[in-house]
Amino acid sequence: MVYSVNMEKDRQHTMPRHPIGVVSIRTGISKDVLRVWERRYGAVTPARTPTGRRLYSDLDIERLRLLRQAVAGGRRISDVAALELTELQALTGDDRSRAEPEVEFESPQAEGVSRYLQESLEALYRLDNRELENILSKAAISLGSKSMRRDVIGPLLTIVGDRWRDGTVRIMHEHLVSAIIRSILGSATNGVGGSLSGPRLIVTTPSGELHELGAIMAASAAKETGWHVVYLGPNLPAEEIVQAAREFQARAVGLSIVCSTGDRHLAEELRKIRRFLDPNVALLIGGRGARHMDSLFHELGATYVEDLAAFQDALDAITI
Ligand code: B12
Repeated sequence: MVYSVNMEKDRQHTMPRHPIGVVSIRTGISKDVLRVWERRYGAVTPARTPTGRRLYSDLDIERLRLLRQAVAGGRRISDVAALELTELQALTGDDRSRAEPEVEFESPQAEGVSRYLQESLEALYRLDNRELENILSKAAISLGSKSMRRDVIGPLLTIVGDRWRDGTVRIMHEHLVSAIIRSILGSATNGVGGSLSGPRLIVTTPSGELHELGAIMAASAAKETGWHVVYLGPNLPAEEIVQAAREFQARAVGLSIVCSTGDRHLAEELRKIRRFLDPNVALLIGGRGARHMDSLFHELGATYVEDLAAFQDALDAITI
């Protein structure tokens, strides 16, 4: 009995089950850095779903945490990436015990991020919209817009959503944070930025999907890579998406799916879009609500993009 319980624990420990977003939050390593550590240094080798998404095990997460500690303790990733887990444990333990007390194991960037998150939540609970906007604007300036989206806005919305579910955040807080974030990311929704001569992209959310912040972030990321982007707002019926792509001569359509409660209607809408959309127009879909739709995307020839960096890579690949 004890033996089988241990075997089950081991199995769970090595089972690939965590997407890159979860790993990034649990380890404090950004998704971009995770990919580089994997590609260049073979730090971990995540499994892949049939559509190519990375999946990590508990063991991978443990290894990545230790690697992060080793790097924060002054070592180079190239020197430590190939070490065994036990060697890493010994090394980081040793580094910690010999470090001067003032040695900082948390990077200044990570520290800034957690401070912005904490302050944003405090302002939100006080319904202090001015302060919330101030904090997020400061974050954008000090971290850059990419890191602000990825490290502050994304996690802030996740925390708000989780707390709403467990009842410690109210709908009014959720509405307030959405309104402020929408206004901060506002330039993504108008004609500012991007390149008028760049390849053309339509961004929206399918009919029934009212969450629009993921689409706005995607539009803003695409502009930064030189695409000419038109953001059409949320909740757009399939026929309108197809027609807009035709009239705008889009090379790609980006859709955000955050909520997974209306799956059947959504699947019908996506099938309609693919059926009538020019086959040369790429269909790129992101958002947490789309994570479990691998087989539908496979059927439609749509690409699931797990985050904004992967989106920028996918857009680059279209123009090569
Ligand atoms: C704000 C919010 C709302 C606001 C949205 C306002 C607005 N203007 O957008 C309002 C109040 C309208 C709302 C309504 C509802 N909501 Co709501 N909401 C949220 C909240 C807090 C944030 C949503 C969000 O924008 N997240 C940020 C996104 C964009 O994160 P993400 O999906 O991980 O996306 C990342 C990447 O994937 C990428 N990305 C996203 N999209 C795309 C697209 C492309 C092309 C690319 C490349 C990348 C990309 O960018 C993000 C940043 O890294 C979430 C909590 C959460 N964890 O997300 C709940 C949440 C999504 N809501 C939820 C629910 C249940 C609802 C309601 C059903 C509540 C109700 N009973 O009425 C309705 C449904 C409305 C509908 N039909 O769509 C649930 C969904 C659960 C589920 N099973 O899917 C969540 C998860 C809350 C929870 N913890 O339970 N909501």
